[in-house]
Order: sequence, then C-alpha cells, then structure tokens
Amino acid sequence: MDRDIVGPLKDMLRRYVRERLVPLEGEVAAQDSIPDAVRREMAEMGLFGMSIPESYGGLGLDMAAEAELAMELGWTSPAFRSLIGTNNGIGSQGILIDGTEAQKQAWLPRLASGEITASFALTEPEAGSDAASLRTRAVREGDVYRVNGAKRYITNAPTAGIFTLMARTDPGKPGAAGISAFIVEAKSPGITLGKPDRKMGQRGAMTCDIHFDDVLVPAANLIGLREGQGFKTAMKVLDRGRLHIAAVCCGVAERLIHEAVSYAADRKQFGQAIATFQLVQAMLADSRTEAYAAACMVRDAARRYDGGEDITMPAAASKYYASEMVGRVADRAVQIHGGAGYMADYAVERFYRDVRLFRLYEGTSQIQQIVIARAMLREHEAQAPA
Ligand code: COS
Repeated sequence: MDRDIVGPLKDMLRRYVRERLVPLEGEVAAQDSIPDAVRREMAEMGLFGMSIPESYGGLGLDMAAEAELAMELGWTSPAFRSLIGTNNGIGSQGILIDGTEAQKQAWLPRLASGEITASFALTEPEAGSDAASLRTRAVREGDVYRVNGAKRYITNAPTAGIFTLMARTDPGKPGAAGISAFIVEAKSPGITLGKPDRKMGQRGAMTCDIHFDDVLVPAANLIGLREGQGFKTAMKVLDRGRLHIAAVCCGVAERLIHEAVSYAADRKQFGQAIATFQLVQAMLADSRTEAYAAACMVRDAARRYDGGEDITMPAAASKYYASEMVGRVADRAVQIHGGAGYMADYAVERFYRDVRLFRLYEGTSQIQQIVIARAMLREHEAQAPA
C-alpha cells in the first residue's frame, strides 16, 4: 500500500482509540461486550481488513504498517483489538496464504468489510500446545467432508460467520502430516457453540467451545484443495499472528507506562511527588527500556517479513519477549499505584489481568522458547561441516 497513507491512518486511529474507545473501557468490562456502534465504526475505518490486500477489499497494509496500527490499538482494552484481530490475522490468513483464488474471492472481501467474522479453530480440549495431536476428524465422502470433533477457547466463535478449521483427514498419519485446513460456515447444520467462557480478563473479547457433529463441509472448502497441508498453514498463520500480538503488547505497555508516569507525577507521599523517588524512577526506567526493546524487535521482525524472510524465529522471539515484558510493565504499574493499583477503579488493575493472556495464547512462552531454540539448532546443523 501507499506508505503516505499509513501516517494519517495511524493518526486517525490514535485519535479514535483515545477519544472514543478509552472512555468505553469500563462499560465494555462491565457488560462483557463491545457496543455494536463500535463494530460499525471500526468496519467503516477498514480495520477488519488491515492485512487483506486491496484487490480483496482490504487496506492492504504490509506487516510494518499493520504493526504500527496494532501498537496504537494496544493503548486501549485488548478486547477492542480482539474484535478485529481474527479477521486480520489467524481467521483470514490461512485463506490468504494457502487458499485458492476462488476461496480468496469468496471470503476475503466479506472479512475485510467486517460483514462476517472469521475464527481460527485449532485448539482442542486435549490438544493445546501439542497442536499436532488434534483429533477432530474430517472424512471425505464424495464432494463433502464429514466433520466430527470439538474445539476449545476459540476467539470470536460466538459471533463467527466462518471457522478456519484444522481437522485430521488421514488417521493413518499421526501428528502434523495428517491434518488439513477447511473453511467451515458457522451456520452449517451440526455445529453447536458452548457457553461464552468466563475469563480472568479481556472482558468483551469472546471465546467459546465449538462442537462439530456430522457437519458436512464441501470439498471445495479444503484450503488450497490439498490435504495434509493444514498444520503447516496453521503454523504460517501463527508466525504472523505472533508478531501481531507482540505489537499489541508494545501498545499496551505504552498505555501502562502512561498510567504509571501520570500517577507517579501526581501522587504525593513524604511531602513530594512519588516520581521524585529513585526507587519509583527505577521501575519507570525499567519499563521504558523494556518496552523500547520490544518495539525495536517487532519493527525489525515486521521489516524482515515484508522483505520475504522467514520470520518463524523473529516472530516467536518478539512474542516471547513482548508478552513477558508487558507482564512486568503491568506489575510495576500496579506497584507504583500502591494500594490504588489493586482497586478496580484504576485502569492498571484491569490491564494487569488483561495482559496475562498474552503469555498464553497463540503459543505459550514455553512454546516460543521451543520454536526459537529449534531454529537455532537447525541453523547450527546447516552450518556444520558435512
Ligand atoms: N511454518 C511452516 N511450516 C512449519 C512451521 C512454520 N512456522 N512450523 C512447523 N512447520 C512444519 C514443519 O516443518 C514440519 O513439516 P515436515 O514434517 O514436512 O518437516 C511440520 O510443520 C511439523 O512441525 P514440527 O515437527 O515442528 O511439529 P511439532 O508437533 O513438534 O509442533 C510446535 C511444533 C510445538 C511449535 C507447534 O505444535 C505449536 O506451535 N504449538 C503451539 C500451538 C499454538 O500456538 N496454539 C495457539 C492456538 S491459537 S490461540
């Protein structure tokens, strides 16, 4: 996309986030839902299709631009980002990366406009970190696949129009090789949704279980029309998704730093603002330093992605560092607020709970460590003399 419009887009989003969304944070947390008007406004701004090419009705942002906007969105409750997150990321990218032209044309414009929501259905009750052990089955019967199984904690499932579903098509191949990816319409007979999950934080962001009982999915909806590629599609989608989440973590860290500095400058103890105390300053400085480091990682990894490099390792490292970083920044922000930081009246209390999820979803910190270490060992092997 034209780089000249990224700056104005970022400015517009910054104003929207600060003037419109921040004042709604308390209401969204209390109601556990986002007002329909916000959804409409976000759709009008094109935010559901940031990462979808202009030829399919999206904004066609490159990863570097998307990361900048994700950082802006991070300034407010993560639930708002989650609303548009799956259409831009894990819900749509499988179709975009590995789908056929017909699949892209059928679904991407509707996702970009926000007309429908896409969810990414990988995790199962017995397959979390070990995603390749998933058991949901898709059995070919002529022109359709019969799907049976269950998915867990699926973001935006309660409002989804489609699921990008990972299911096992070849039971003879255990692990990744027997998995295929499908586009499944949420209204298909045989699909039932569990109750919305009650979560520690990120209220307003919706997740629930999905049950598939003899659901018939057209064979034309097999992503890329190739069996056995689904796990790799999911991993490619997650590479990009992890980088996006890392950018969001950077944005949330900025908000937390803002809250901590503002409070420290106002709050007086021992006759002076607590910001003048060096032990408080140390906490502020650590947060600033770590947030800066994470943002540098995200921008570097995004640039590499746009340059066509493999970003499996940089995305995992960015997500690992940024999500752990924002956990520490949130903890310090609460600490600087003292007793007030434990009270629900202050934004830092809510963000402290919200950010805990970043270390868990789209791969736990421990999974990121494994991905990073495996990449190191592969590189070492490749360099070793024969
Ligand atoms: N891009 C493309 N292909 C990839 C890939 C990537 N990032 N990562 C793995 N693959 C390929 C491998 O190359 C391998 O292909 P071959 O068999 O042809 O060599 C195949 O996928 C299987 O990979 P691997 O052997 O590494 O699979 P593992 O079962 O060991 O699992 C981890 C790898 C643990 C990294 C994976 O299961 C994972 O990411 N788990 C976390 C799941 C997750 O993030 N869940 C969150 C859901 S969304 S909220």
